[in-house]
Amino acid sequence: MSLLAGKLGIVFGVANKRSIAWAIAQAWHREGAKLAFTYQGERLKENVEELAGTFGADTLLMECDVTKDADIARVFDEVGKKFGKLHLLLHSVAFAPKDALEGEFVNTSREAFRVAHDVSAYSLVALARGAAPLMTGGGSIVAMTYYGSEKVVPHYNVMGVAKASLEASARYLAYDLGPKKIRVNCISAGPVNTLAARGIAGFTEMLKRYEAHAPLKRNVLPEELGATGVFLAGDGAAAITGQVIYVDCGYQIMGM
Ligand code: NAD
Ligand code: 0WE
Repeated sequence: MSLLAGKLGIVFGVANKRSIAWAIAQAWHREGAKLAFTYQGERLKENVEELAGTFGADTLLMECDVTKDADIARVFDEVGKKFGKLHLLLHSVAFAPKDALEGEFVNTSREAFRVAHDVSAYSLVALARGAAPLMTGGGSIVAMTYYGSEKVVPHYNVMGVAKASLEASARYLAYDLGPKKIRVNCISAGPVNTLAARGIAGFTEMLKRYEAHAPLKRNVLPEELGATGVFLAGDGAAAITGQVIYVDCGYQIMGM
């Protein structure tokens, strides 16, 4: 079943094999999509090279710091030259300064607030604007989000506020790009043990809490995020745009 045969896509946010972006990229690839990858900086180049290389030695790979307009322009320029068009874009990028995720939200500095929103929310707008001219046959843009956008999750702090902005941005982008048949949706994942999650104090307890309280009594698997990524990218979701889909074993429906 090649649900994405002939589709051309670009993936932002692979850091290593545990990255949610890698799980979704693998699922998109398995369904027949041809993918380009970006990495944040020199530090991650080797990792991403090795992973992307498993899809063929000619896989397009580019550096892109999403806070740099010049990087974004160069990436879509290259994609235009190599692919000519684009159907899929995955945004799986987030960052807030570490200290902003440790103390109280009330102490968030102006600079930490700015950085979190620049990297984690504005980047979706910039990437969508770069991709849209190449999505001439319509497209699907998917962004990763988390429940801390709608309810208070202690210590998620400014990231929760940035995710609220990301989700709202997805709705406004869905409105603007809808006439071009470009859909924009978010996947709200339950906790997954990735680089971005490690080092978060109490993350193991959070996994246990989801296991105990989610209706499905377990945590989400990376390949399940991949499957939802395939759904949102494909014709099964042709009439779905501007949505936040919870892939969290049902945790979000609980009131207690
Ligand atoms: P990860 O560390 O593997 O991925 C985060 C990515 O963001 C990395 O590849 C990093 O290079 C990239 N990044 C950060 N700053 C960047 C910048 N300035 N320019 C370009 N790239 C930059 O961790 P992950 O858990 O796979 O996170 C991916 C997405 O999933 C994030 O949006 C995160 O908020 C979201 N998410 C994660 C979880 C979880 O529990 N792990 C749950 C829900 C949502
Ligand atoms: O979106 C995230 C984490 C994103 C993230 C992670 C880091 C760690 C390293 C953003 N910025 C940074 N900055 C760093 O310096 N998640 C959904 C995972 C996550 O992070 C939490 C969580 C969950 C869940 C932080 C506190 C509480 C819960």
